[in-house]
Amino acid sequence: RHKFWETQPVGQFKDVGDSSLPEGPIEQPTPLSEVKQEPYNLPALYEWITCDLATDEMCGEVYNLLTHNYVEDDENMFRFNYSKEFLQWALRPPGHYKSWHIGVRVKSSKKLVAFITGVPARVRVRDEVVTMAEVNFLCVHKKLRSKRLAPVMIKEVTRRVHLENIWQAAYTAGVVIPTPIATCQYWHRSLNPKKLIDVGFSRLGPRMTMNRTIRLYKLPESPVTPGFRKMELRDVPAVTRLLRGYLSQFAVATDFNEDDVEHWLLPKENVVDGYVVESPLTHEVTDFCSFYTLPSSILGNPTYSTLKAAYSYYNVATKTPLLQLMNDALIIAKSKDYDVFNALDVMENESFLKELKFGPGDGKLHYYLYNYRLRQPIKPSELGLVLL
Ligand code: YNC
Ligand code: MG
Repeated sequence: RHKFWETQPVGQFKDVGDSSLPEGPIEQPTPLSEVKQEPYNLPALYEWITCDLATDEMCGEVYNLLTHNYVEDDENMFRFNYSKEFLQWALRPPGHYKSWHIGVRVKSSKKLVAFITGVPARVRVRDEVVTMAEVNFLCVHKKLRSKRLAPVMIKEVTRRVHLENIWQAAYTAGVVIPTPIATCQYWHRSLNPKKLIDVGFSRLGPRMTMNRTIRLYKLPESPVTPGFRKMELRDVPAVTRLLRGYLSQFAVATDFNEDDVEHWLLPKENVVDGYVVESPLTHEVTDFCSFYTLPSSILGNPTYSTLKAAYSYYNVATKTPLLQLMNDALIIAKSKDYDVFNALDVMENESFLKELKFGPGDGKLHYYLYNYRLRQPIKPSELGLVLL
């Protein structure tokens, strides 16, 4: 049934729950000299390129491919529209490898028709911190679908990850392949209900009028928590301590150091937002919340072309109730003109979703590990990992 995935070192469906198999790496590393030194073969009309995302030109080509060919919802009403600034942030973290930003072009026209990326990350699985590749942005041009190009893209990124002596990966997808370590759900909190209804993102509830709906989702003008402010560079050590302490409770979680926190959580306009609560009395940083910005193109609507969405990222509450902290995040997002605030049911998010008027989305997000077996899938609430 999965001609490609059945050949890969991933948990296979037939092995789920088999407690005679150990947890951990499925295959052992091989000496680097035994890693294939040449790229995999592509159909003759195409060639591999390594994308230099530091250049505006290359970044623009990738942006155009993804804008027209990347992930859509099941009804093909919306398509992710990652910005160029976001792509540079997502793909150039500390220690990134340029060789893991892989494109495929048509030889004759030089047109970019496929893409896949990895970035290095430390992911803790139970007690073990494993250096992995986080693989993302797999995209094949709509006109080249179902030609088995995706397996070649995946094998090539795997080869280039192996060349850096890294043997595991983490990734998420909307499709089910062998074998999810967790299956999560997106929840959506309307900030601009009128627009969301107009574009078909949401529907007017039964016995609801537009005015009642607008009132239902109304939020205060500004955050309510005393000491709530934008995160600054000087907060990096405190935020790192908070995050490390918080994430230690989850079965699978990111292992952040200060350099990672500076890159991934320090606010970057229209890319990532981070806020702290600094105690007005002690000036101690006690809480932290963050979201990233990922608009979607609205396909075929005469009035609106983009949906401005915020996605909950990492949040840590030690003094402020998590519910209040996230309500403040909603208030900030609303004040910055986002239309919707999305969150997965990972970490402790279930504790605030219903109360803060998030509604469940359709479609699931599956989490995967490459070459690392878990005996059983874990619950979303055991995941402390958010991929972009
Ligand atoms: C997917 N999303 O099952 P089997 S998520 C992984 N992730 O293989 P073809 C996928 N595998 O089942 P198409 C996948 N989607 O026969 C499909 N597959 O074993 C598998 N969409 O290939 C599929 N982006 O080329 C099947 O399919 C085989 O032309 C079929 O191309 C697929 O970034 C795709 O949703 C997704 O652009 C490129 O549909 C195309 O349809 C497309 O005939 C819109 O492929 C955009 C989209 C996916 C977003 C993402 C995470 C990707 C993870 C990839 C796996 C990484 C493994 C770790 C590598 C490093 C290892 C180390 C160390
Ligand atoms: Mg294909």
